[in-house]
Amino acid sequence: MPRAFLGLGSNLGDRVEHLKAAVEALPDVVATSPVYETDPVGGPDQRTFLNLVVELDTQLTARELLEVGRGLEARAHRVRSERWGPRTLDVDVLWVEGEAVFEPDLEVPHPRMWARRFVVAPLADLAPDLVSPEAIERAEGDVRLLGPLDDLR
Ligand code: GSY
Repeated sequence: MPRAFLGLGSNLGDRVEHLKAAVEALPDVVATSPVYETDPVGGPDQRTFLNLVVELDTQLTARELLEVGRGLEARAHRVRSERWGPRTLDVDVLWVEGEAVFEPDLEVPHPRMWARRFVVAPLADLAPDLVSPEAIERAEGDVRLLGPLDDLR
């Protein structure tokens, strides 16, 4: 079964609840990284994010995973007002085994994933075979490990 990784983030409303609801609703989840509190990368002055990465074993394509993610964002009442602005829930398709997509609304592997420590640090927890310690060093943005999602309120 192909492996896939999704990046989830929230910095608006009840951040923990938004992440919990999304992880519970996702199909084919085999592992969830710890949660990190992370400084916002880009955009206006805004609240810190909570970020994690989810691993799936799935037959869904990158495009189908994008649709699943958009459905979850809509369910969290995400409003797309300001680019890079605060959001209840963000679901990014990071990497799907055996797939490369380069389309206007979807690029997989995610084009900025290696530059963002809020992606690379939780990804390394799940997939040390894909992320070297040097890749975490090279990425940008401060991240603080909070712990397992189930332990947070
Ligand atoms: O691309 C995901 C949304 N996003 C985030 C995020 O999830 N975490 C942090 N720390 N900064 C971000 N900037 C954007 S846009």
